[in-house]
Amino acid sequence: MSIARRSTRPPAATRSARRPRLLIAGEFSAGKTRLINGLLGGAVLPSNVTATHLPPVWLVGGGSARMAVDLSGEARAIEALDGIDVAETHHCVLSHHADCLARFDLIDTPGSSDPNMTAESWERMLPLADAVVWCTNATQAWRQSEKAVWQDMPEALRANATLLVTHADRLPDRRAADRVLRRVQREAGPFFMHILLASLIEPEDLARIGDHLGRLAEGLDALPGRADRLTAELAAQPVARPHGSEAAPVAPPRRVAPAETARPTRPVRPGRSNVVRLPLAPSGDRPADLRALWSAMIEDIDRTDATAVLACAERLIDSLETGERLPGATARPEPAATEPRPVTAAREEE
Ligand SMILES: Nc1nc2c(ncn2[C@@H]2O[C@H](COP(=O)(O)OP(=O)(O)OP(=O)(O)O)[C@@H](O)[C@H]2O)c(=O)[nH]1
Ligand SMILES: [Mg+2]
Repeated sequence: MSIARRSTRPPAATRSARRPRLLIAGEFSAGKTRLINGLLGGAVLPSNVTATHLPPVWLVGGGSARMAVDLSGEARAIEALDGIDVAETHHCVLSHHADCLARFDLIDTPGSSDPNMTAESWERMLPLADAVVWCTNATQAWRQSEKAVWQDMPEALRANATLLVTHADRLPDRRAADRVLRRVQREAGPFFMHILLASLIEPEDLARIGDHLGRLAEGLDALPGRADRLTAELAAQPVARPHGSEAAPVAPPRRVAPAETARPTRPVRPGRSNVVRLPLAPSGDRPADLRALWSAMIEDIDRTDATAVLACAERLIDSLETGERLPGATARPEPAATEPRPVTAAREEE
């Protein structure tokens, strides 16, 4: 996105009475909380190897207040998230000074597949969301159970949905990463506008995800509903940098009006998801062979037919991975060079 284009748009906050709300969801241990902590730049929320038992947490820009809203809508200040009664708490609200929260709110949710949490405990936040980021672990990406959950997702929320394939660093090499992406694109592509592969332990990947979410939030033109009173109050509190661990201000319990629901208006475009594809590295002395092979492959293809050209590219990639000889090839392509860590690189979003 060019600077010129960006400067013609007013920031989201001035276009709407509230900030866009991005809901982070997925099965347990998929990396939802790690993603949020990465975007915030610190361990703001507890993130564990085992399932974390917390109610949904709504993060807004601002100072460093912490509130819990119970099932009847009563809000009270809390010192920490530890010890929160999950059964009695509808959600918590935390304010934090991270830059990204000036552009959008983030809502962390319990794992959809966590046997100790009801599905309702995360689904209750869906009506508040403007867009969903669904996290899935690359080592077992997009399981049937996830597909089943996603098929019940409100139609409106699919419009701007992002599938974030996490744990890219756990895949053995670039070929494995590319294979995962292709399968995910094939099986989940119709449900998502964007698909990203990332390692949430890599700052570069987190920065790219942050950029992506910033653009996504900026693209949500009309945000239905007004600001939620509690989150708006917290967001308005003075920012205390960098004392993120300050004790929360004590406030008497009070009832808060339920937040108005959000409903993105853009239509779903099945099969149009943008994929972050790993660049293949045809290294060494093979570019000339590859070019000849590519030329032979697309000789009879209508180059204005994007689907046909993409199918050709897929075949070429497959042949590089497997070493299979393709018709028209003068040389047998070697499998693509592998690298120690497969990470997102090229963004094909713009
Ligand atoms: N190596 C690696 N570890 C990750 C990645 N993403 C998350 N983790 C780790 O995986 C574990 C689970 O991550 P969480 O962020 O707590 O997962 P979650 O989806 O919030 O889990 P629940 O809240 O229990 O549903 C933690 O130990 C994270 O540090 C990743 O991309 N790479
Ligand atoms: Mg979590």
